[in-house]
Amino acid sequence: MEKIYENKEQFIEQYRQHVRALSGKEFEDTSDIDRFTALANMVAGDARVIAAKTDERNRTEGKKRVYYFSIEFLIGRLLDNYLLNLGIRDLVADAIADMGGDLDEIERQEPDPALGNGGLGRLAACFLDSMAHEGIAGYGNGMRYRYGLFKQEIVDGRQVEVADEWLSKGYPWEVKRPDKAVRIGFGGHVVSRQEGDRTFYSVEGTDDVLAVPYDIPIVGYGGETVNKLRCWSAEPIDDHFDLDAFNAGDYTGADRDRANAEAISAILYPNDAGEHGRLLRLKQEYLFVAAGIRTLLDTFEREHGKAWNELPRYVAIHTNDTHPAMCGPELMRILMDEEGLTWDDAWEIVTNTVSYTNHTILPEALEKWPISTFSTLLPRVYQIIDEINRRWRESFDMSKPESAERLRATAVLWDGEVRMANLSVICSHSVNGVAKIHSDILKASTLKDFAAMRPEMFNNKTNGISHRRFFAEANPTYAKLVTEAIGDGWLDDARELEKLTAFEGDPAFLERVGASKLANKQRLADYVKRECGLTIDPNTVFDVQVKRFHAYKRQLLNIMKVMDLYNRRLADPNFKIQPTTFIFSGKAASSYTFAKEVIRLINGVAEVINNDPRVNDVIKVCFIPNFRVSNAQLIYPAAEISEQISTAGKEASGTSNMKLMMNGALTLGTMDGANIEIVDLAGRENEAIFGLTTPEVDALRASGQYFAWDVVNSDRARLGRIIDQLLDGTFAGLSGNFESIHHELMFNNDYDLVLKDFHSYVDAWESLTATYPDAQDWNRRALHNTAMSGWFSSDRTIREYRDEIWHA
Ligand code: GL7
Repeated sequence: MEKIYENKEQFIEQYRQHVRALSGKEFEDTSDIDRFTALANMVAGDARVIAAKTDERNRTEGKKRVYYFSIEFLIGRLLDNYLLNLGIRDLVADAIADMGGDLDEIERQEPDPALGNGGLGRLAACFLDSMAHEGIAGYGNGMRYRYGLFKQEIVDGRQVEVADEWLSKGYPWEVKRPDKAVRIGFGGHVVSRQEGDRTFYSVEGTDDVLAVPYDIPIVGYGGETVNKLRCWSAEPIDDHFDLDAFNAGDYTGADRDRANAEAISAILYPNDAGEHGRLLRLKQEYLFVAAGIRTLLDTFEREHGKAWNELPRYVAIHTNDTHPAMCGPELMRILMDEEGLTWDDAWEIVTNTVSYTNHTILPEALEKWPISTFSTLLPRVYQIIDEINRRWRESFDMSKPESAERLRATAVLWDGEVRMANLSVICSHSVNGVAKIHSDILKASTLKDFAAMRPEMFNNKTNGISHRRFFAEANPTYAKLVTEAIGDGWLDDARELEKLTAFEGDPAFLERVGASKLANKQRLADYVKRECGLTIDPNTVFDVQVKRFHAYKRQLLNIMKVMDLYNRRLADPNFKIQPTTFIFSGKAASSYTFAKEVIRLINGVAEVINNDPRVNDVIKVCFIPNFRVSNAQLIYPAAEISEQISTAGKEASGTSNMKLMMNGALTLGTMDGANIEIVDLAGRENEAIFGLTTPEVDALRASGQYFAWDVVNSDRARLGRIIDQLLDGTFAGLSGNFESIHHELMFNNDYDLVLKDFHSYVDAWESLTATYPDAQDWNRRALHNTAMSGWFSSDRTIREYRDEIWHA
């Protein structure tokens, strides 16, 4: 790797200059935020120099460009990652220490942009990192929300949402490109014009806004490739600032156009796999799609002229879930209305260019829009969708018996709604799920009619994670140990981690694995002390469940286990519990009442247990507020048990399971999502698997023979007790009882089968923790998990997308 700085001295000289230029002060007189801004500016500048070279190379080599359309990119802090990827992390840390500064402290000043909800958005960010590492000309296309996902505070045990002002101190990584702005039209009406035997369409009377891009450099490991993430912001077309209104004292009215336009990119919708049924959301979806398509076509035209039939050869458009589903129709619109192609020619190009990933089978997350809303906001795009739907219907041979049902299941327009998943499939040449079981479920049920008609387009791409961010960067003590043992080739090729298996029989090495874990637990304990004032003991087991709150993820099952352990210990002081700290973190969608109640329950239980001297030497419960990429990087390395306990069949993949495995946590989980691949790779004996499997869940539901009351009545002593405690005030101290949770379990008949899996879960936890005292064997299993986790690097995932979908 070519070094950007010859040596420390050279770095120091340039850094000092940057600090001076930005703050007008000497380094010694600056605050950490000034130091951060200057350093990030400098690194961003270096990155842009490489980006220009990358661009040049892509052009001369005629590389295919991959555009990854995603309404979320949860990128996390970039500075440390970029120093690592540029191979200058140690040099910079040393140099800054010589200057009397502290790189860690400087890095902590960086905002952690919350431009995503959870797994889906973080996956998109890991993919950018891996595309750059693999030397793919890969570009992120997304939204620049002024307010990212809300900041979570906990008040009286409850989640309170506060606006996330991530831009308030400036964001040195981005560059605004007003010259690349794109005009986006909403509303209006379609008009037609005849030219010979062809009819051309356009839209008149639209209400326009300007989509303005902000570019963030994406630095690949090795420093060879720097790609770009382009995020769109909405602005008014001209400054329609009304001076008369202002002078008359109507300050708000004076700026109305700006406010209306900017509203489109003001907030990220806070639903993770759920409803988004708002007009503004549809505007967001069209804005970043239309602006992104315009941009990629301009780039194509610069390089290849108007040879549109070559588009699939030089461009891949990947749609991350259905939020960018309008990519197909919008591309059709431009090719036909603006470039004069026929429907058939345009359709051939579109379907060979676009591909689609499905990320969930939850019915409430399968996006649908009322036709009336859609056609009013985007009349021409709607007209094209209507035609796509008409041609699709026409392709059915209605004399075949299965046709009626297939048509019902696959139509784009149905029951007054636009079905975005069906639109995505029909416009694509490839559809993939995100873990083996998920892709199988798509074929067998969610999209089974498409799979029957076009089996060849379905494939699986099991998710991955950036092992550089979530291992090398997050876990420096362990990473150092690993590098000492097997060299640093694993940073480039994560499969090299497998070489660690050679150390599974080495007691001295295993002891160092344990020591590194302890240091990480101490680091997290310090963070928890600072953030929540709670003391947790690094010598206890750290049992971790960190992810969005959702009923199917069953944080409720986890906290019920804690309640059970508490009850049994109080009933019998000799009941043995391996001392454990139960760590939870995650946000609930603002409107998701049940999930928020589970957060309140966890905090209610924590309040009681942490203050009860009869148990708090063996159990502590810790809810870490405001889960985000930056504190996730502290939590994963400290974990010993990875709780992955979703109802089987519901978690498409999960990615925290991979991050935790890589950091040496043992999985306590159901056979769901990528847990299945974890078991395949590391062996069932090195994880703790429990609970119903997907076929068992399906069979139980289909039988109609599941009765929550029977389950509880068959175990009054333990389950019955817990159910009663939801109502009897035991945990109500902070803010009351938990009627709605009780209701969900007992009167909604426990849809997520929490009660059903309860015993097998608690038993699995007890068996697993009983093995904890044999530290050497525990560390061996931890090391084995790390060693086998390399397959989960998103580098591997991206190579599969490249070879099997994008052909880039
Ligand atoms: C998700 C899935 O729920 C999650 O299991 C998966 O790992 C992730 C990335 O593929 O996508 N689907 C979804 O809609 N959200 C997810 O996180 C929000």
